[in-house]
Amino acid sequence: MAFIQTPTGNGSGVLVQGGYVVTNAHVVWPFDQVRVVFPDGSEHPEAPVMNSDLMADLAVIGPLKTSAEPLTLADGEDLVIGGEVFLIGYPAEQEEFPQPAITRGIISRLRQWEPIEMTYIQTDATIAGGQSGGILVSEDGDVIGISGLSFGEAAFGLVASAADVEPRIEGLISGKDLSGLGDRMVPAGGGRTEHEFNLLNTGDASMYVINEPAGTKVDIEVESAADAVFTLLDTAGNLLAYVDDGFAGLEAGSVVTELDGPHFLVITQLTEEPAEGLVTGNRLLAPYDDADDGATITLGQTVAASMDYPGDVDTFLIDLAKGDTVEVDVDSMNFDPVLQIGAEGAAEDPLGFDDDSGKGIFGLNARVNYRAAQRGRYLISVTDAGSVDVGGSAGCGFFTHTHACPARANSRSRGRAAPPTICPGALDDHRPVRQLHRHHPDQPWRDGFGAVRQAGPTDRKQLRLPGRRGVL
Ligand SMILES: [Ca+2]
Ligand SMILES: [Ca+2]
Ligand SMILES: [Ca+2]
Ligand SMILES: [Ca+2]
Repeated sequence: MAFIQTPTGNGSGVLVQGGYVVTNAHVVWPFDQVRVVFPDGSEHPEAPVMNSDLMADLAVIGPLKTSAEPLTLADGEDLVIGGEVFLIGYPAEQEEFPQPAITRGIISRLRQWEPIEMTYIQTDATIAGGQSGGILVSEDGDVIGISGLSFGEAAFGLVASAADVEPRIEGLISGKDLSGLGDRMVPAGGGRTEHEFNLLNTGDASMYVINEPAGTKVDIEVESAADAVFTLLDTAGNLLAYVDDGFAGLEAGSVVTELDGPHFLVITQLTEEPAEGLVTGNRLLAPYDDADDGATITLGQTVAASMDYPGDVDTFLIDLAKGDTVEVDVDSMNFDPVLQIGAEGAAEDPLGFDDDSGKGIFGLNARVNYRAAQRGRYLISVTDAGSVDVGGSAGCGFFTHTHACPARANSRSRGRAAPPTICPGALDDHRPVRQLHRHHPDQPWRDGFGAVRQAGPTDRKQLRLPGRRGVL
């Protein structure tokens, strides 16, 4: 086992052959170096994060020169349901050289996440904050899983099966891009204090990273010919600033950072016409583009994307003919997706919106079934229902899939079919909304938008997804 510490939190890892430490991607995100401590007290203050798999939530650190004993991963998928297991990790430690803690439970069942054919061992052993990246051990002492996810109210944990983790670790060590998402590293420095930006329409955004430590005073001024709003969030999803004081003209805000950087500055336009603007800061602003936004998706296609920073909204375009009925699914093991579809070019409310109809392992997947009232280009937007102020789901992958439904599915609907409906055959029970607990180290769990209201003059409506985004 290893204790892993980043500038903003901590977690657990497991040492495998070759001097590599395996942990969850969200434990190390967004850093390229972390502190690793083994139980004998030996310490690697600047251990390199060599590769990540944002879909399976895995990361590999190293190689490290260490005398600590590597562990061997074993296939526990044939173990009997009800068998006893132990979860070992470092729960929410504040100490400099902590010792691992152990909890006990049983194997409740096996779950499968189909998109990447990953098996998860469901257990009632408690995964506490900081135990992400810890190990699940069988009665025989075999390491059968890497922990990561727990399901709040239902009080169960999902632990990635070591049998499926092992080949992915090998792939990561050999440098493979397993999630297919390319390099998603957040810029660790650089930038200028002033940038011109050009935003095309409602929802179009310009993003920058500010790499400053906790306790830094950050002043931001945004000058735009259109109505602009800017937000500043830290790695834990804390909303430090939400500034929308005026219509066109100057928006200015000043905050003191609470955590070490990076911080994410997002300038979003709220009006339809293209407009130029200027952002000025008293600190360096490093431009940060999101590779996901603006991709065109066709019927039957599946697109892999990632929540790249807290509050990220990913937008995809789809061309539909009049009467086309499309079902859009968003599937993730890593966060609670919400989905909306709207006509590109319309500043009005979305035509379809959903949070959890797509169900999935946590019951949190989003699904919208939409029949196009007219031929046109439509905008699909995906974000995290709990992205702001609840632990900052970021650096985590998801899939968006579209397919055509039989036209009769919505034969009764005319014009603007607002409420999402379900394709025939897909109708199932609808589960209540529940909170997916992704253990961002040491961050207390808070309820969605209540805390945001305290942080700024904002409400859920103001945090709406963009109505559209132009094609670049
Ligand atoms: Ca404004
Ligand atoms: Ca993204
Ligand atoms: Ca985005
Ligand atoms: Ca959801």
